[in-house]
Amino acid sequence: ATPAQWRSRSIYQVLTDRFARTDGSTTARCNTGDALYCGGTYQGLIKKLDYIQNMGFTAIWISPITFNLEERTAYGQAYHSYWQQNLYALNEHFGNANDLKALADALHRRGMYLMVDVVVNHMGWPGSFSSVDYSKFNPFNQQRYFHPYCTPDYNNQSSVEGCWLGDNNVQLVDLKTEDPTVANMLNAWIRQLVSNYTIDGLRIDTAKHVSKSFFPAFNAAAGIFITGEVFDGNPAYTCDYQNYMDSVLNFPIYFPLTRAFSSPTGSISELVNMVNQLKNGACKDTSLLGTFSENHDITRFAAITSDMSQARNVLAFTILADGVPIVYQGQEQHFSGARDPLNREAVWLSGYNTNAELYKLTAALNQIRNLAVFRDAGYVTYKNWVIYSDANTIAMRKGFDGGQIVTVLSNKGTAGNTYTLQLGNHGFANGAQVVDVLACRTVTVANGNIPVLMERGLPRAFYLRSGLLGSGICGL
Ligand code: ABC
Ligand code: CA
Repeated sequence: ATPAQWRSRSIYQVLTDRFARTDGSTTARCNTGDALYCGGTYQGLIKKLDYIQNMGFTAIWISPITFNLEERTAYGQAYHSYWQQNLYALNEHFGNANDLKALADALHRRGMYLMVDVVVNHMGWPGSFSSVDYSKFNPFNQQRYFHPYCTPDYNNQSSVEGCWLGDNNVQLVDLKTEDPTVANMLNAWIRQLVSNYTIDGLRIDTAKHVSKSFFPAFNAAAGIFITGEVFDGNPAYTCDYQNYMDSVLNFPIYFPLTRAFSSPTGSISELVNMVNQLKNGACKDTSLLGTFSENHDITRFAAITSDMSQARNVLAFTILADGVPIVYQGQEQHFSGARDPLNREAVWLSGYNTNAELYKLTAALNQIRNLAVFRDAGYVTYKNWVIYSDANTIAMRKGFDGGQIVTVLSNKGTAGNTYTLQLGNHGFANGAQVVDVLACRTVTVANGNIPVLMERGLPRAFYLRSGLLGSGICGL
């Protein structure tokens, strides 16, 4: 699928080993601290697609699919699948080629997209840099395909690109992606992979460690939407990659976003500034950024604050601001794992609870976004506009007149006081009836304002009542 087709999608990030098992178990042990395979599979995932689709997601992103080192290392096993050794074989812990094709088919039958995580930066080796046996890698079976060993200096971009990640427990042996032979081999591989498994999009691992000039041809060879992992909060640094590939993950918003909502003293103005910087040109096209608030590398939001209202607000921003929303599995269950490997909890241990508060909220948020896109395709390219902010509140408008969603967020938490915020600049006419779809409460615009009931720090999302008719949202 193309970037234009991905714009209106909403992505659920699946860590394949930790989402669902073939046996459908909700009790199988999975001790995150052990960092061992827990038994998640493509067949298990196929059986649980309702759980994902009923939250309103229209795409999933799965772990890398290629064959990984099998050894047990000081960091455990390659259950995350980022330690690949053979590009032309699969990580069969997740299933075989038929299982993966069955997953792609099952998604496509539902009208959903498949995004696959791919690693072009390195191959994995379970030991020291001097012990690497290059003949174990396929197709890069000789040392000449790789950079000589060095450790990255994060203040020097050529070192960030050309040195090795990892350490002597697991080395991430660094491919010479700027070498035309290596680049051509990777381009041939991705062309075939995309076609074999009818993949719709790619997430590019460790993109900031790969020469930028590698990406345009790789993106073209893939022939589908790609989004790069440039793990860096600086918009100037990260957005530049959008000149070389379709999209990047929205790390610039991630940091101020989670800081803003993690306590009543979190800085709203820092978040407002970043929204404005990104849309005013720091990034080439904010509507294609992958916007997230959790992933498998970073501390889960609930490990920073256990407050449910703050979690609701961060999720509402993630889904209703600019970009393609990405929700990491378990966020909807308010999982609270801190850093890797503790943030990789098995979802089955939640019993796939569809009554969980954040599960229902995610569904409501995706539903209103999907409806807004359905009513007006221009919704996704309308740049989210901050219409009001104060020390604890940010209000945003996204969408053209009559099709806009007006989102009001607070960082006050569940202890937040009750008051009415008179909100202007929303674009609705006087007398218009608008519904806060997160509370299913209708209010009438008067004197140019939406009277926004603020209580317990809850988020609000307003849409024209007439636009909801026939949608089933809030029973309308
Ligand atoms: C293993 C163990 C861990 C152990 C670690 C040393 O080794 O499991 O317990 O702590 C895979 C596995 C990991 C595994 C690694 C290494 O391989 O999933 O479990 O860790 O063996 C991607 C993937 C990630 C994957 C890999 C490798 C890369 O999403 O899951 O890890 O294929 C860097 C990379 C980034 C990478 C990330 C984990 O590390 O750039 O691609 N993710 C700074 C740096 C970033 C750096 C980040 C985290 O720290 O600039 O480059 O990411 O280390 C902001 C700044 C940022 C800054 C942050 C912290 O602060 O703007 O620049 O990021 O303000
Ligand atoms: Ca590299």
